[in-house]
Amino acid sequence: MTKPPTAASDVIVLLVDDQMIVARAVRQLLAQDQDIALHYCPSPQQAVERAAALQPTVILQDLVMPGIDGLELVRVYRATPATAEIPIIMLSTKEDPTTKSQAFAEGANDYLVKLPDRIELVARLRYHSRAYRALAVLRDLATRDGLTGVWNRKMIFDTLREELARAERIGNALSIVMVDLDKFKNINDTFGHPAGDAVLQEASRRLSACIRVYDHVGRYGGEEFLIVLPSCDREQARELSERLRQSVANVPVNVDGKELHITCSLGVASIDTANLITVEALVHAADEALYLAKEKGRNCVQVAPLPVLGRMI
Ligand code: GH3
Ligand code: MG
Ligand code: MG
Repeated sequence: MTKPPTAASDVIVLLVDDQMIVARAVRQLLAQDQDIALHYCPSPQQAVERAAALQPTVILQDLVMPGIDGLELVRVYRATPATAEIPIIMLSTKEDPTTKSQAFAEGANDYLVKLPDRIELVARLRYHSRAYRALAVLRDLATRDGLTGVWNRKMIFDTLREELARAERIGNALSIVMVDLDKFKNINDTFGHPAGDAVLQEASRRLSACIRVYDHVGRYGGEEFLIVLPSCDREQARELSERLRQSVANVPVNVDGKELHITCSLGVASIDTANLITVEALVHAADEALYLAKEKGRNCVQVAPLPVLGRMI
């Protein structure tokens, strides 16, 4: 029942409906539209998993299915991070306003009565997909650094604020690492600004490659990165920082056939459990440790002392 996506398909639809006959009818309705790829999931039990893996740009969701209520599924899509924002169009034989308002209240974006007119169905699928894609582009622009693709300064700070609050709430450790490329001005002065840009991109790739999936890297300033490490204590952060240092320094960066040797200095600051420290104080402590690393000759890691009663000592 799956119409394979083509390069031109910017509308990726996941139809969830237990009735094969509906899938066949929808497929017929969409047969001429080359920009629409239709995927079909007959099993409501597998719908959320399927949507999370496929990442459709719109879900066409049946309302009445055996075993699971369509509204219950909408609730699960919304509560699952991988599907939380995918537009959902309910597809139903029911036309009563109560059911419709329940669907919207659960987080559905639209409601169509089976079987909809072809023009209306296509228009709505395209409309929701475009809005969803546009939102993703805007979100990237608002949260990612344009040059390196890692989080921008605001996003990494917001993330740190959330992670620090969570660490304190559950009594977990948390560490941050401030990374600053050494003598980076020389790279620009000697090889030019575009070469400097390429080095920044490669350095951020290397830093990102060293960390775990639930860690976060952001560009804090020009040639400075901030890394947030949830559930990572001081010693683990020290070890990781040493690996980060090596991954930047061990292999020269190739820019236009030239091998550029780069190094970085790293400052680590951590909390163990319930230190009740502000984001600003923690970042300041990492900054001080970084400053010390620069003073000690660069290309090294320095670790701040643990805070006591909310103060770094
Ligand atoms: P230190 O070891 O003390 O950190 O020396 P440094 O030269 O790295 O530090 P400094 O702060 O003197 O210089 C940082 C340089 O980074 C200056 C600035 O032009 C450059 N820079 C900042 N942002 C960018 C960028 O986006 N692209 C490029 N190519 N260079 C940048
Ligand atoms: Mg520097
Ligand atoms: Mg700097």
